[in-house]
Amino acid sequence: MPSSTVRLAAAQMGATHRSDPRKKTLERMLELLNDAASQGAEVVLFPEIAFTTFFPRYLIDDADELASWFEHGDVTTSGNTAPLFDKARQLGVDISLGFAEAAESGERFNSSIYYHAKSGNVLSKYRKIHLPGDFEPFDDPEAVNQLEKRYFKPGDLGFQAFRVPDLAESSEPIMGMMICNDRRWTEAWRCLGLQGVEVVLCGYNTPGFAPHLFGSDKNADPKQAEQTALFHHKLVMQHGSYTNATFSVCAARCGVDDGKYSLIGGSCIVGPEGDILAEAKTVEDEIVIADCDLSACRQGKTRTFDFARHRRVEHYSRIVEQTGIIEPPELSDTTSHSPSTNGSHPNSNHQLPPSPAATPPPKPIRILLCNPNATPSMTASCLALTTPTLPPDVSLHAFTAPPPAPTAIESSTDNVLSAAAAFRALLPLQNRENYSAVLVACFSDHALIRMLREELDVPVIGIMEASLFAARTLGARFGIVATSHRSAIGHVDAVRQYGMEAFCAGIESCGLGVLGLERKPREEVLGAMQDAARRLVGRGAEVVALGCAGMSGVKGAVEEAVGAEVRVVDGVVAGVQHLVGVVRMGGRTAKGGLFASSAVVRRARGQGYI
Ligand code: CDT
Repeated sequence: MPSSTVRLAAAQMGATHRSDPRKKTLERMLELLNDAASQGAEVVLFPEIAFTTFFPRYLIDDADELASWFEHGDVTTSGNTAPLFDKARQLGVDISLGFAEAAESGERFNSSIYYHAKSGNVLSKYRKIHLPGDFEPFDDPEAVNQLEKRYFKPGDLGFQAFRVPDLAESSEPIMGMMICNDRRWTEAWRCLGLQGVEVVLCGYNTPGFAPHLFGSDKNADPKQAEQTALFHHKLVMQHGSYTNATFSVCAARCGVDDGKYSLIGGSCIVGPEGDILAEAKTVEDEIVIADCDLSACRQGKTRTFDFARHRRVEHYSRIVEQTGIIEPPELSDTTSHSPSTNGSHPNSNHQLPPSPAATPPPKPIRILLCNPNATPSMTASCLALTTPTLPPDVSLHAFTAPPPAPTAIESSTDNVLSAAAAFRALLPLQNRENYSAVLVACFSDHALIRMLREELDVPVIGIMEASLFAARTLGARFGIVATSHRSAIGHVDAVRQYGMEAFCAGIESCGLGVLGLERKPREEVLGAMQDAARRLVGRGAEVVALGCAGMSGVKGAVEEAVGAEVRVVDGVVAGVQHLVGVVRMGGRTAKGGLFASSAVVRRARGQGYI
C-alpha cells in the first residue's frame, strides 16, 4: 500500500544578534539543513525573518540601514541567500522560510515561501497578514518594541493552500503557511482548514518577556512570563491543528538576542488530534523532526470537523463584517449610569471609575453599509478601506444584495431590480439588527435610498448625495469621475435632482464599467481615473468626487494626479462620517411628508407589502 507519511522538520534557530554578519547566520542555516537531511527530512521549515535578527524590535530611521535588513530581488538567487536554495536542490529537500521582503513595487512585507527542491520552483509565497505591535515605539526606553506596523504592509496574498508534489506516495499533500502572530488567529487557521490543509507551516519570533507588548504585568517574574508565552504558543498550535484536523510544524527564532531580548523556543510538530509529536529541548539551533502520516487527518476532517456537514455559516457573518467588539446593549440606562453597577454587571465590561460625575459611555453606533449590487468582493473592499477611518465607538456592517440583484448597477433597469432585491432582504435584517443608520453604496440617486427612508426612521443616505455634501463643504466647484458614459449622463440628472447643478464643474467618464474597475489591470484603471480627474480640474473642479463605490481604493492615485490644491472625496468614507454626525445629533428621518411609510397605504389597499 502506498505510504502517505512525510518526514517533516523544524529548523529552530537560537540567538541571532544585531551585529551578526549575514554570512554567519546563513552558515548556521546550511548546517541545520544538512543535519535535517541526514536524518531523512523531506521538508525543513526555518523561522520567521530567518536570515537576520528580528530587526522590527529596533527603531531604525536610517533608510539605508533599514533596506539592509530586507531581501531584494529573487530570494532564491540573490547573493545573500542563494546558497541555502542551492543546498536544498543538491540535497533534494524542500525548504520553507521567512524573510523580510522588499518587493519590486517598493512595498515591504514580512513574507515566507515554500521552495520545491526537485524542480527549483517557489511553489507558494505568503505575506504575513496579522502584523502585531505598533507603528511608534513605546515611551519607556526599557520596553521591547515590535514595530512591524512601521516596517511592513499587511500581506496581500491571503491564506492560500497549495499542493506539494514528490512527497507522500499516495497524494500531493496540501500545505499552507502562516507567520508567527497569525497562529494566534483562529480565522487564519480556518481559511487554510477550509482548503483541506494537511500541513501548516509557521515560523515565529516570540518575546519571552515583553510586558508592554502583551499588556501584562511589568513586575512579573521574567521566567514565569516566558512559561506563559510558551503555554500560549503551544495552546494555539495545538488548538489550530485539532480544530482543522491538520499537522502543523512551527520553527522558533529563540534564545537571547543582543544579550537582552529573550525569545521563546518551543519549536514543535503537532498532529491533527492536537498532540505534540516532537518538540525542541533547547533554545539553540536544533532540528525537531517527526514522521507525519497524512492519512491521520482524515478522522477529524470526516467526522468531528466535517465542515460541509456541520458548519453554520449563516450565523458567522460577524466574523467577516466586524473587526472590533460590539457589546450587547446595556440592560437599562439606569444600571449603566449607576456608579454602583459600573463595570460589575455581568453583561458589562466597562471598567469606569465609580464616580458620581462619570458620564455614560456613548452608545455604539452601528452603520449598515449596503451594497445594492450582488458583487460581494466590492462590498468587502469598501468595508476594508473604510474600517480604518472609523471612530472607536462606530462599527460598520456589510450587506450585499442577494440575487436576483444585478452584479453591477449601470442602468435604470439595474437600479430598480437591485433596489427591489436589496429592499426585500434589508427590511427583515434591520428588524433584527436595528442598525443606527444605513449607507447605500451606489453612486447614484438610487431608488433604494428613498424606499428605505420611507420604511425606516434611522438616517439613510447614498454615497453620491454624501459626496456632494462633502464636496460642497470643501470647495466651491466639484467634478465627478464617472464609470461609463451612460453613468455620466445619469449623474448630470442626479446632480440636478440633488440641487447641486450650479456648483458642478463637470462630470467625466473614465470609460470603464463598474466591474472593469475590479477586473481590469490596476495600471489601466489608475491611468483612466487620473486622466478623467485631470480633465475635471481643467474644467474648474476644486474637489473631485469618485463616482462609484468601486473607486474607493484609487483615492491616493487620483490625489497624486490632481495635485495638492485639489481635494478628492470617496463617497463611502464621506457617507459613513456624515451618518455618524447625524446619528450623534439624534437625527431621525422625518415622517410627515415624502418619507412617510408607504406600508400603511399599501395595507389599506389590501396589498401584501413586499
Ligand atoms: N513576530 C511576531 O509576530 N511576534 C508576536 C509577538 C507578540 S505581539 C503581542 C507573536 O505573536 O508571537
